[in-house]
Amino acid sequence: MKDRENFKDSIIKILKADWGKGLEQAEIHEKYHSLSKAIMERITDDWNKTQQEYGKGKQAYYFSAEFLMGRALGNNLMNLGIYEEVKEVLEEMGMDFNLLEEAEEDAGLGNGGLGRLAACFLDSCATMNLPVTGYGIRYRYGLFKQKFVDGFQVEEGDHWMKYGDPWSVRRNEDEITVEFSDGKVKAVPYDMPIIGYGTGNVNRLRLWQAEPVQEFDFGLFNEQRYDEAVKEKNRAEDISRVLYPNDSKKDGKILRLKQQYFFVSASLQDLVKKFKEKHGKDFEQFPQYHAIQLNDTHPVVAIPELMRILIDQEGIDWDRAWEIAVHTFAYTNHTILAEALEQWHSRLYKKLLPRIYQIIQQIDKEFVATLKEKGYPSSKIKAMRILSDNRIKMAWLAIHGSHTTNGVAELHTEILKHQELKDWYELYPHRFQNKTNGITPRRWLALCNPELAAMITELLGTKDWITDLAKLKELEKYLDDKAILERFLDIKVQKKKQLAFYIEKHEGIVINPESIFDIQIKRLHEYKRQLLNGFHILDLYFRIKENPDMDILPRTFIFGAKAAPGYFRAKAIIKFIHEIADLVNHDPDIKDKIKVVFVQNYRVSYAEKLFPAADVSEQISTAGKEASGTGNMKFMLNGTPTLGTYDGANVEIVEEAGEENNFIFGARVEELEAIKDSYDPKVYYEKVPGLKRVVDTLIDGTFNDGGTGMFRELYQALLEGASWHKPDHYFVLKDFEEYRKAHEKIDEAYRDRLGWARKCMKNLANAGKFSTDRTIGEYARQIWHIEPRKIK
Ligand code: HBZ
Repeated sequence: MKDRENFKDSIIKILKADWGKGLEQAEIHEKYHSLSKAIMERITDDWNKTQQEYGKGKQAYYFSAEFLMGRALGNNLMNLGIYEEVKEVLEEMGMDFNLLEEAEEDAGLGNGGLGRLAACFLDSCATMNLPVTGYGIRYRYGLFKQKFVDGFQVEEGDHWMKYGDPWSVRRNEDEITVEFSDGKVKAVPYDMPIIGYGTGNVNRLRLWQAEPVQEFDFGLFNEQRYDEAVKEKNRAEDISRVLYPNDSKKDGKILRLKQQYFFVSASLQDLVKKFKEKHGKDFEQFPQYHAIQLNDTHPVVAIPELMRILIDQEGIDWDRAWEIAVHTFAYTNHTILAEALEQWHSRLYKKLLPRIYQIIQQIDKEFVATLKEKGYPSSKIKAMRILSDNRIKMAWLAIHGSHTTNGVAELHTEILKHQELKDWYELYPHRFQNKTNGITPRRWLALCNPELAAMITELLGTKDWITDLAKLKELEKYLDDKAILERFLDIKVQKKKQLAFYIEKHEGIVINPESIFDIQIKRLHEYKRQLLNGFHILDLYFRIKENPDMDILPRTFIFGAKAAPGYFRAKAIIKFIHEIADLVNHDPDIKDKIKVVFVQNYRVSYAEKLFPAADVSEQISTAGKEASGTGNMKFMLNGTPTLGTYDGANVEIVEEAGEENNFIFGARVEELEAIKDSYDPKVYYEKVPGLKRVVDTLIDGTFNDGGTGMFRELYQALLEGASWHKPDHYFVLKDFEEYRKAHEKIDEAYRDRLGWARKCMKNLANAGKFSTDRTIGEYARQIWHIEPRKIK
């Protein structure tokens, strides 16, 4: 940075112009805002240049209802290569950079893995100079903020842009009108820069905000019908008001459908408009210039919407329009949970989007004809129809209307091909691909763990690993270097102390940095089995009570998780873990051998503090249920062994780092498949020592669920099942004993300090595969067919 003084001046100027204050009077968020704006000013030229350059050839578009961006400031400074310098400049100006960073609200425009994956993808695309734009929704309220009151989850609105949004630029000139049967709304784009690491390229995330076509109805106003005057405004703004907080259950609400069509229609209209400006009406060429990735089924209405635009507005015939659509779209599947597969009631589509519904009917009709021609039996045709039982099967529409369908980890893709989507794989074998997920090493190592990053850079003699993560493999040289292993352990302790300090401040709980930090952070869901973790902690507690001299290493069990507000059982599990924490943390007999902490409001910025401080990564989902997982990779990249099942990307993590450096347990997919009809959890409940004791705490008065009945309901779900599922359908009781054994192995392994550090380093050195740079390289070459275009 050659122009430090200029930079200071521009911060001061912005502070004056936007807030009317000098440095001395300014609030912390005003300083944060001015600094951010000053950065925006600096990147504007490169941003425009990049978009110019990308306009010359084929581009890819990532359509996603969610982008879980987290904070921008620190990441942008790092990617620009001015982190340290700006920190110095600010200190010269008497500002505490740490406080400024913490003043930024997370942009929490996503639920979990799917939304965060989209954010990591954008970072990799920009870093690799790939012409990719994100398209989504600018929710006014992101994922709810979580508090605990008496151990119960309480939700609050997340007004993340309350103090403004310095990282977005409103583009009035690109506004679009979206039509529903009940009226029109305006879609106004807000563009966020996606700053690549170590390149001048700046990519774009375009988020649409819904606004009324007519800001204010003066006729009504003059007649003093004030309510009606604002009604229209609210009706429009409702569409982008709030992110739906469900991460695994389809919602089926009309507003959700409006959101989907709103952002998809605006995005496609935007693309078609720009295409016509450049290429006229030669739509045959559309797929040569556009690859559109559909992030799950949420944006799949794009397929009939593109058909509508091409046929109704551009006069293309049906067959050619269909060809264009299939060659443009690709679809990513993120789940095999039946309750998550989106299906829309025909009546909702018919009512809200009648023309789109007609098009879907036609797609279905032609599809049925094709299958008949191929000699498919009617039972199979019924199972595969896009429209059946008055429902639109969005996943079927996605596969049929695109050229590629991908799963997100090897195991997941195999399950799709041979079980869940078997019929479809047989019909379209060449359309199926695997794209194992990844994470960006910029945010998830360089930014969140600068201490470890510095050591890696020193050992490798270069920072190249930040954009070429496979280089970490060279760290294997140091696996038996005692001094290096000691340094790794020192850094881990440092990160644990930092986390302990933060937890004390925010949760009011003191934890011991010398203890093993065993961490499970992810959305709360039965299949992720936080309950199994809770049962094990309780078992440990009872065993210490029985045998106070039991020789175990001190442990801190840390949880972070939001439950969907309507997910009763997930909320019960949160309360149950709080009850366990209460019991364990306050029992003097335990002498702090175990501590349990459930951190509040787990989110991207909290995650950045948790991953680097972990000793054990809990990845204990029921085999076959977690499509991939990406948190597992974030732990690995910070040198943390996995305690996990053979599920999702855990399989590939262990393949890379060695089973002997991780703790793998539990039933595998094939076993569960084989026993699923005969499984009786009562057998385990009766026979596994200690298991009955912990399960019974749900009903024997050990704990208090505040009279909600939620603990008894959990108990029944485990032992009796419910109307919609068999007893213990996530096999918690079945895997309990092996899980406990795996924990014992950890206790043993951890005692050998250097042996433990070696396992950590082995994981770190073999994390290269899990960079989104690798993932995105595969999407670019094998699905999108796009090339890097670096600006000069
Ligand atoms: O996508 C997750 C998978 O559970 C996880 O295994 C995978 O690693 C990750 C990225 O591929 N899925 C989600 O996070 N899904 C959602 O958040 C979701 C959001 C809205 C919905 C349904 C699911 O309507």
